[in-house]
Amino acid sequence: AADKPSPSLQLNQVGYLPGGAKWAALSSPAPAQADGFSVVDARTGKTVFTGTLGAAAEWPLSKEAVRLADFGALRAPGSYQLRVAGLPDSAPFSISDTAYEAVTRAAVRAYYLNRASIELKPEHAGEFARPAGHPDTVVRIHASAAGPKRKEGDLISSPKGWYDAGDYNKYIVNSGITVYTLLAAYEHHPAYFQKLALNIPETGNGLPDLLNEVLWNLDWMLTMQDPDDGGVYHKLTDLRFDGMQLPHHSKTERYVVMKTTAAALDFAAVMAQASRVFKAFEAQRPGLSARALKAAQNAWAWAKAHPDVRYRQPADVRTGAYGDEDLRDEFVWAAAELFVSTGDASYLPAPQQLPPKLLVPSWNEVAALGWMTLAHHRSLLPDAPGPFSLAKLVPTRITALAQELADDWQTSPYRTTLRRSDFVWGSNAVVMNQAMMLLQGYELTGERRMLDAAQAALDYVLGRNATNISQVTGLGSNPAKNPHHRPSGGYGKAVPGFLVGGPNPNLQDKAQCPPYPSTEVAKAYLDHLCSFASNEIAINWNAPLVYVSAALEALTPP
Ligand code: 9MR
Repeated sequence: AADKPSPSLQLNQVGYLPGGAKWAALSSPAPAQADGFSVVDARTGKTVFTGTLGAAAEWPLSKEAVRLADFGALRAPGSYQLRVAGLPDSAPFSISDTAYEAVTRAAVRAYYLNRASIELKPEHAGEFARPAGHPDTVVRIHASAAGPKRKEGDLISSPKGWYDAGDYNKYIVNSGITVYTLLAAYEHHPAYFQKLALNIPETGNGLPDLLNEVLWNLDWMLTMQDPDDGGVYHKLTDLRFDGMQLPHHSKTERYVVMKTTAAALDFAAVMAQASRVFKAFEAQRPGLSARALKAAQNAWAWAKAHPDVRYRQPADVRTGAYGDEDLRDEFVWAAAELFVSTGDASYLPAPQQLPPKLLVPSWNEVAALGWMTLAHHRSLLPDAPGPFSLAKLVPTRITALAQELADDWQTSPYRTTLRRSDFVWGSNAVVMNQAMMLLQGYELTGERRMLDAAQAALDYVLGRNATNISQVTGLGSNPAKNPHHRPSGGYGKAVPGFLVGGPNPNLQDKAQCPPYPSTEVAKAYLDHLCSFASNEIAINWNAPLVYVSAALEALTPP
């Protein structure tokens, strides 16, 4: 069916920072009389800013002509609406130096609301209170995970952790990038998170709440290591996906499946990082730092002895695979974390072994996570002479990636870093991870356009996108309302604070779902419970949202 485009004002529906870039987009067809735009005070109706819309340009990914509105010069805090003659005013948005606090808070609380093995009490969860689901104290060793000591059918206890996504399973590979990104947000911006209280059960115990929340999953991850050999189970799972119901209704048997090299290395990376971060909190979690380091070293040793065990889904298991065929980047990441946490340079890969180009991170492409860590601890890098000096390579390659992304943003008619090939399952996480890398580049170079391009990415998920829908549940004037998320299905309303997957023209769910309203690349999004390919939520997608929303607030000059 042909799209019937109607003009819409696309903007960050939550708001902007006083010193940050501020862009909105008007999609075609623009009303004939429109050439200018204004920003009006939402309370008094007074015009506080006027500007001219940019020339119309077609964005090939939406097949729409767009005109951009730049109101970056408006810096005064307040509540505003955007006005274009011939269109309804936008809903109110804010300009405030804490514009994204609500985003960060909701996005971290979403993890709390996705916890396994714990009752969510009304005083913390409000209308999303529910009984505990999946105690996971009785978990079977699947045939694929059996070894000489732990045999098929033996029982282990593996409680806590977050549900991965819309499903109720727990996957080490995806926990890896997720926990890393949340701990990195803390490690890079501790002052910001020290004052962010989240009203979760642990609030007030002396640990920053972001770390309290991370511990729920870290404690689970520790149970996934086989104490006999240091290997790490790939996932803890049902044999097939559960129904759309609240978690306490699920009573299916749970299994740990396979030990893989990717699981061992992702686990090693995160545990090495955690040993560093939790060193300062010995009083709150005695022994955790040392235990995490030992766990990391044991997992690393297992991976060195089993360098090529890729995930192969057993015939009786139907849940997510997180299968990765290329494990070189996992080795680089774990090595970087172990090096920084121990100071032992023998972990470091020879620079000649590194791939020539740094890629935006995702669950199966994790080298850049290690490079972020090395960049933040670059004073530790041995400054060997020559072109392969890591001390030089790390900032150079991060900067090159950030420059490439900033170039894409500058030349895109929509002012987005997203290219056609980025519109995959979880495209919203792609744009958030791009923003995270842009922020690394900004910190290394101070190049303002890197900060502005990262801002554009946050704007994108909060509403300045071709769907005109805020891609974070519960945030903005027109948010996604029907995420593919079993708890949301069970409650009959969206659990707030979750970044949905986003536009994905591959439509892997089209057989199960009603037609998408559009199949154009940047509009191939269906706000329907059934849409696992465009509207699921996932822990690894929320993590860079937390990172970017906090870091933009911490880094943007006033
Ligand atoms: O995020 C994953 C995406 O990159 C893959 O293309 C997709 C299909 O394999 O799987 C996604 O991960 C899902 C996981 O396998 C199971 N839990 C839900 C995850 C989000 O859809």
